[in-house]
Amino acid sequence: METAAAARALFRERFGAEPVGTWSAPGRVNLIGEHTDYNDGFVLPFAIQHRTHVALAPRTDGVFRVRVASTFDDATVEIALDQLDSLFPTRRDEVTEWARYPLGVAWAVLAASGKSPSDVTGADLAFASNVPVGAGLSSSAAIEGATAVALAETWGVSLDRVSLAKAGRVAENEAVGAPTGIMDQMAALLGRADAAIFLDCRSLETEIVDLGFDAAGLELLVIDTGVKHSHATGGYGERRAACERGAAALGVPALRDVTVADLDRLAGLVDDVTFRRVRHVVTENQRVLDTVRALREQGPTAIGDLLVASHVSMRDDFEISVPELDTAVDAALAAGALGARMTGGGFGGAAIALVARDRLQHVTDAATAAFAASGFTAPTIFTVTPSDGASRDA
Ligand code: GAF
Repeated sequence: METAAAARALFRERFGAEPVGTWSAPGRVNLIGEHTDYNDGFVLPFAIQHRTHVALAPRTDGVFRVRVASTFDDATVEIALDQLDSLFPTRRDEVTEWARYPLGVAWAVLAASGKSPSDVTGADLAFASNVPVGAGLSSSAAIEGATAVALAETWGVSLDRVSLAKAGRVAENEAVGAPTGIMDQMAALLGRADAAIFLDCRSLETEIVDLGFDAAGLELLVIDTGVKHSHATGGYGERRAACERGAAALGVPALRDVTVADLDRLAGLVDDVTFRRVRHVVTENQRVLDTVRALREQGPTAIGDLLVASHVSMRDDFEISVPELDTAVDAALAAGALGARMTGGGFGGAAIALVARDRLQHVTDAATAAFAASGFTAPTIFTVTPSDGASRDA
């Protein structure tokens, strides 16, 4: 069943009524710029064709409650809107994990709009998604983006797309407890077909950068390793803390304020591990700028080496790759990909490879064979298309 239809079917099954509409938001691939967003730096993600759809109807019983159901699990969660303030962030563990995303967005959109719970109607929401979960393609921002546009329209809230992205990040940070930046929510809300979003994470200004993969005869391949990761636990927060330590030791507000030319001078000021974490972020910011320039001046065939350098930096300096990701990247490059790198927060998830259309099968076969030779579970491999951001479905 088509995903929007699946959301509508779930709505009818759980709530015994018809939704008034469906809204949706995409997952994303980050082309380059990893762990730079929470350092006030630059990123270049694009929205993909995989989407999360939400079917919604305002409640007509005068009860200011939001009720959410999804195909992720069997739970239907119901809570009064005026209880959200006491649920987040301290009592978030009381609701099942996936429900923290939409409930957190409801909470954050209300706060951002300045409305009180009694100003708005309650709502029932049912979710269905074809964004792979745990693959580093930001299934979480897809839920957040779909919820944000659906509730904003239903509640008559006049928040712009950047404000809705900020509400999504608040949900992620406070309601879910993942200390992420804002890249994924911005991609889900602002994505454009055939283009990437060049985002300055300090000013939140964006520029659309044409990708032109199709015209250049290129495909962007995702190699999902199947190694699951979570940003609410473990290494992601530790890396973020290291960046903050580095910025503090260097006396700058954020690593955005350190340039590649500064690095030699800084080597003696911090320990080796912190220095390498800093070096990744500083050089990655420069690679984003270089990639944007290369795309604009030469087109997508010119960015391969930058993608590879980004992967090497994440593998060796930031240390967030895993053997499966390295295998995917190495196999893709050996089979003729123009460039390849892990994408997303790391510690699992997916790699991307930029591949000439006529090499697609060869690269796919090579990655599959390399996984088998290493005794890894077979990867899931598919192409992605740069796509539009969140919207009401037609
Ligand atoms: C995850 C986070 F959610 C983003 O904010 C970003 O930090 C990314 O990891 C790493 O670039 O997707």
